[in-house]
Amino acid sequence: MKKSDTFTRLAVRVMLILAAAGVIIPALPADIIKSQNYTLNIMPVAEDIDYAWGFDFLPDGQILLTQKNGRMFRIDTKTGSKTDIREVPFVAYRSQGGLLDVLVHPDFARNRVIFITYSEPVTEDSAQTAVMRAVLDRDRLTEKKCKTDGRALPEIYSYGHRNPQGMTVHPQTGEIWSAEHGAMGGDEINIIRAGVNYGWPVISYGLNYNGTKIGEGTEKTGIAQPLYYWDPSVAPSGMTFYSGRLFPEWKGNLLAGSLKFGLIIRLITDNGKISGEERLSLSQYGRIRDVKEAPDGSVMFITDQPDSALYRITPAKEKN
Ligand SMILES: [Ca+2]
Repeated sequence: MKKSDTFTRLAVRVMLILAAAGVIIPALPADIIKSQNYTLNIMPVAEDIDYAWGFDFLPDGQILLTQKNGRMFRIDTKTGSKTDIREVPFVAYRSQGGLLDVLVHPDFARNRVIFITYSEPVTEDSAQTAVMRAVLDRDRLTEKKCKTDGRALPEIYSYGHRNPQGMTVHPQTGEIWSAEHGAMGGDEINIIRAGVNYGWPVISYGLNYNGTKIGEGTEKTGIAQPLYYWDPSVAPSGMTFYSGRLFPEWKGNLLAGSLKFGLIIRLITDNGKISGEERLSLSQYGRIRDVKEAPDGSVMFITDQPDSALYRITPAKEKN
């Protein structure tokens, strides 16, 4: 056995003993990853999360984070400590369902309003997607008002979507950009407009999982083409437009998570079109569930697995 191995084993043992004794162990050093424009520092902010699904920032810089199993936390980003939010609605937690996204109202400092999406149980083995507006009062959800999908036809804004798992608002135009999962190939990004049919299951750039063609092919009159599509599929997740000061070269780009390959995909946008992409490989952390810009201009992401975590990306001091 090499001396360094002995040392590592000893260090790990000491850390385990300290952890058992409740001593706080300093965080591990940041990982370094190279990208086209920047060398990136990647640091865990909070760990021991069970299937994180969504997160958003409170005005004081703390984070609300959802776990798919129905728990929600307030996270102090300085210490990584997690506080349970109480009276979260009961969710149907199975397959892709559970507690989903969380959004902090732009005027939260005044009204303390948040929105959550989740799978609401209907019968023992069925559920429907619901949106809830609630007031966050001392780590407790109050004044809860719920809206289910309920097949309320006049409320349908657009249709022909297949399994969208990411959506964001363009900071300049106010357009809604969304990412959805195709089948085998054909994952799409669309700009969502009222009354438009986005094609599923009539047209798609993917194939059925048994290799057969979907619907009528890839295009049809009266049905929108995707703004952008991936073939093979990347399984896109949460996304956000970057507007911060820490990564000026990324300004205006759309950052999208990829569950399947553990990526953040940086999509270069140009006048409402996507002209190229860079794939930041983060697969050592796992499947990427959501990505957001923090108030300080760093980029934060969460992973999708039993031991998921919240991470922060900042530019490393050294220049590429
Ligand atoms: Ca489509």
